[in-house]
Amino acid sequence: LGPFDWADALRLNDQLTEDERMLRDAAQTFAQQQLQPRVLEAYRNETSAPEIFREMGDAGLLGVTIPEEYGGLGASYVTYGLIAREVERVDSGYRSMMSVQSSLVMYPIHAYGSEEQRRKYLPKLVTGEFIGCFGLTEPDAGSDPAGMKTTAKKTADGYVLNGSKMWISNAPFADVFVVWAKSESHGGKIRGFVLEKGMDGLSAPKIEGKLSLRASTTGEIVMKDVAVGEDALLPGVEGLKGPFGCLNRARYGIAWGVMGAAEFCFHAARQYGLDRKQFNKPLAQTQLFQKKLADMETEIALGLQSALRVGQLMDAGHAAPEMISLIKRNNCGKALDIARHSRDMHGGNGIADEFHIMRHMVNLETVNTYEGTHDVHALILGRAITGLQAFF
Ligand code: TGC
Ligand code: FAD
Repeated sequence: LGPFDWADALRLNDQLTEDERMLRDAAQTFAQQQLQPRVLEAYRNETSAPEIFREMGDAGLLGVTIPEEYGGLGASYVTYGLIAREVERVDSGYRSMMSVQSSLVMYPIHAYGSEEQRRKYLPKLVTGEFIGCFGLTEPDAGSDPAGMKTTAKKTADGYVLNGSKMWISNAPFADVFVVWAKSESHGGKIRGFVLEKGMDGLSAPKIEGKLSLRASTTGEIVMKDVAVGEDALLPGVEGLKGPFGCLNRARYGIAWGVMGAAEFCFHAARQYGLDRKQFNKPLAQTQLFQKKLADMETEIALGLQSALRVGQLMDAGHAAPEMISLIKRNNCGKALDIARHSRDMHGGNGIADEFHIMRHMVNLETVNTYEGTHDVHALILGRAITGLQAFF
């Protein structure tokens, strides 16, 4: 039998290719050197610096799975997950910025867009010169996006869009808006459109007062008679499978990302327990403390291993959406538990932002909700297990 490394319990590192390790290390250096130093102030002030997209682009973190001919790296989904883990080790909001840009904006343009749309948008989204957002959720259609009210009406030379989207990451400073609407000329089916900042009737007011994900900017998208040409329509998909195809990628990345946040909280709790003495001994020498650390280590090791497995299946073209629901749901729920325990194990210091734990904890409340809530993913799995849908 070999040695045991508490920080890599099931030897994830050994299961990665050399390229995956190299890109993971580069993402870690970027995240620790360029994101970690600014997150405290960004969170306190509820500001997100749009220039982070350029920096992420320079570091090669945007659109890593997009083929090289459009500026991407043509890298594996395992690599994408490893990058999400490193960025979310710093903050879920920064990972959100990255995963919306990569999975929810670049992916649909690449998968469903025309060649002209790909050439127009992808290279600039990869560098971060363009910032993208993804508008699916509406004030009255969250878990049930089929209930959306946004419409696209055919005109002589294109479409006119009306409606509003709610809780849209990156929207207030986005240049490119991938928006989903019911298209009357397509029998009321949901279609994707690419809108651009500055179009008449398009606005994206910021949502203020978030107590979670404060380092990521969230807004509405308001569309009042926004006229677009035929070239704004994503020609390659219709129906809900369009946005869900994007969500599969983003949810997968989240399953890795939240493990990064959980690892941060686990490592911090371990170190705190070793350093802090009460009753004349380190907290880490008490049975209750060790049990909590053992639980954290177990869930992180299993969560990472399952994310790696699904990533490898994605790269081989064999992953099912239900597998992604399983790991998104499980890893978010477990990461949230770990952050809550770590907060408790830090005592009073656990509520101070300098310790970074409570920030992760409240961020994970959002991550557990967006991209399909914990319960919605249970219902997706329940439907697959029983063959009976329990949504309505
Ligand atoms: P349902 O009847 O199940 O399906 C409708 C059509 O879609 C297809 N489909 C999928 N295709 C690909 N991948 C998937 N995962 C798919 N799931 C479903 C399905 O085959 C069908 O196709 P077709 O051709 O037969 O029409 O649809 P439903 O209306 O019953 O859906 C129910 C439910 C709950 C599963 C679904 O609506 C759901 O997942 N709700 C959650 C909504 C959600 O995740 N919203 C996310 C918004 S974006 C976001 O949160 C970004 S945050 C990003 C950040 O900041 O990081
Ligand atoms: P609801 O759907 O109203 O759900 C409320 C509660 O009811 C939940 O607990 C849910 O699990 C439960 N529930 C719902 N249906 C059922 C059912 N059938 N059975 C049992 N329980 C049920 N959306 C985008 O399109 N783009 C973005 O970029 C984006 N970014 C976001 C950023 C942030 C910070 C946040 C908070 C959200 C973001 N979202 C985005 C929206 C997000 O995807 C939705 O909030 C999420 O899908 C849940 O929808 P809802 O908020 O309307 O909640």
